[in-house]
Amino acid sequence: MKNDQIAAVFEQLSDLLEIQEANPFRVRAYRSAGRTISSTAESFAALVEEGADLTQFSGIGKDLAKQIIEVVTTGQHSQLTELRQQIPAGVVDMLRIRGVGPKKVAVFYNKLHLKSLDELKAAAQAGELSALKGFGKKTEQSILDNIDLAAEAGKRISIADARTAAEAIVQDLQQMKSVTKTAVAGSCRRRQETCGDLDILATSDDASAAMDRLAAHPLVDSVLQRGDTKQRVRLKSGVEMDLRVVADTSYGAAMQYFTGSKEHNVVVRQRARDMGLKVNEYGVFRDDEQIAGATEEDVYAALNLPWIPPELRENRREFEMAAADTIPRLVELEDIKGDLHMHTTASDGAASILEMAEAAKARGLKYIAITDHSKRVSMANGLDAGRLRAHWDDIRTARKQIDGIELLCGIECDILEDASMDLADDVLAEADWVVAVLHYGLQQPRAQIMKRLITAIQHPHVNIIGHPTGRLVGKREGADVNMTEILQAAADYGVMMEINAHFKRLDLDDVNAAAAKDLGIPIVISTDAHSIDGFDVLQYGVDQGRRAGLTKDDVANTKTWTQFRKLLKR
Ligand code: DGT
Ligand code: CA
Ligand code: CA
Repeated sequence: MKNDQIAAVFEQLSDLLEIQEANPFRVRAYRSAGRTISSTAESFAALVEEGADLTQFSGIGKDLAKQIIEVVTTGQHSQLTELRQQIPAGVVDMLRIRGVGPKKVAVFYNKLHLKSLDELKAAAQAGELSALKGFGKKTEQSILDNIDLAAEAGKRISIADARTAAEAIVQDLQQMKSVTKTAVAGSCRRRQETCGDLDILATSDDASAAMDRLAAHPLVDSVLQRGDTKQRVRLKSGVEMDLRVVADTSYGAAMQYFTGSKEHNVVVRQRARDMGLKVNEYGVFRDDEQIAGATEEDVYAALNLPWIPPELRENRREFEMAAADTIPRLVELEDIKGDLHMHTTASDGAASILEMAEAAKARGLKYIAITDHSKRVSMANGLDAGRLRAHWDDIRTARKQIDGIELLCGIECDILEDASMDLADDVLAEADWVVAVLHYGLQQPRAQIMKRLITAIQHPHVNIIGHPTGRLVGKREGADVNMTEILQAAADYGVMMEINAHFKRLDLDDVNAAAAKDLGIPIVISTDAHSIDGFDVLQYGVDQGRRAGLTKDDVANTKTWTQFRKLLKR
């Protein structure tokens, strides 16, 4: 278990207790434990395994230490499980609304007895929220503005949660003697940024045994449906999963069919019909004779198509590319040689410069940029010119303490609401690497947002625009931008564009990243790591790049350090 996962347990616990209006000291104790755990560089799972004394950490007493041990060893927290049963799931959903925390939810639940997003929406529309003590029209309107997005997101899970669950279950099924192949299909295999449900496939001559095994898996809560070859279960996290068990001879056809997307498959089926063939989940058929089906390659080949990577199967350009024989060789995680966006304890990160550098090096990276926040982000302890210069001195010192990896003196500099940069030009001129970003005023009208981004792109010392729209997947729409104009300006001024790899951002998204590629803009896939575990998200950024059709050549941080350093000069 990672620290972030352990911390999430205590954060949820404090949220639910706060909704129950429990003793504020207890709420605070759990919240601070969560913060301590997520901001500690050492692994709590490892500490528990070693039998280390957890009370050495601030805010962690004997009782909390016991609970951490419970979480690490059982993957569960008994009190949290109990609370989840007491508080309706629809109440917990309210926490997903932007600007709504446990204190407000407590009022909605305890005073107005609202139990779901639908009920909350109706109450807001009826003006019942603004009639409450301590609530105004503004809060009510903001809830109405954001509640639909929260409701939509609730039905889908992040690609990170999807992959973690689906891959764990696939690995478990793979242990079975009677199972020959297992794989993840559906949107999760296509690496879509969110998944509605999970789809997995197995080949076996004993479907019933595979279904029993899935039903007994620790992640599974209950079986919703069971047939001869298909089972649908609900996981404890609430997400549902389809398992299909097929014969070896149909494996490729079933993978093709259940990977989707529906839109891609419509074209595949039509193509088959045009050739006098039929495709379904069992194979490709001419009359009643199966002519392909064991592998996906065979299925596509039977339709005179090259194998199409799952990430491209959205009926966007893949058939056009297949016809022109230009299906790209997509970028891979192993191609990435540098990470150009990360934080340290100098702003809101959990690890030191050297700890981040060591961790990056251990993952095979050859160069990194340390890009702490600029002063506008005071919540994250952003740096002013004086602190930044001292921090850069520390980076230069760290360079001498580690071999085999290059450290760039960088900054994540805010583009202020008035379109000026948060740090003076002479300071930015001293940086090796400037990531310009929007954090505040994302709701400004399009004209002002555009002015801010274009001004930053034209700035002589800006290298890249970080998380360009500021969107949060399923939580917050990005700023209102004309992306075509932004990308054109970036191309004109030689500014790079980031794919922020964090699964909550994935910004640029796949469509915009494809547009950036078309303009020849170098794209950098960066983690925005705030701890040494933060590098884990790199794969999600690479997957987003793959969905955009990016090859190794399109991604600047696949270059060797010698090649990449030439791109630093504008
Ligand atoms: P999701 O779950 O909303 O994130 O998206 P998908 O793509 O995983 O969709 P899902 O789970 O409904 O189905 C998985 C794949 O199975 C889908 O991409 C295509 C295939 N599929 C599902 N239902 C149908 C159907 O009624 N007709 C056809 N042709 N294909 C289907
Ligand atoms: Ca699905
Ligand atoms: Ca499904």
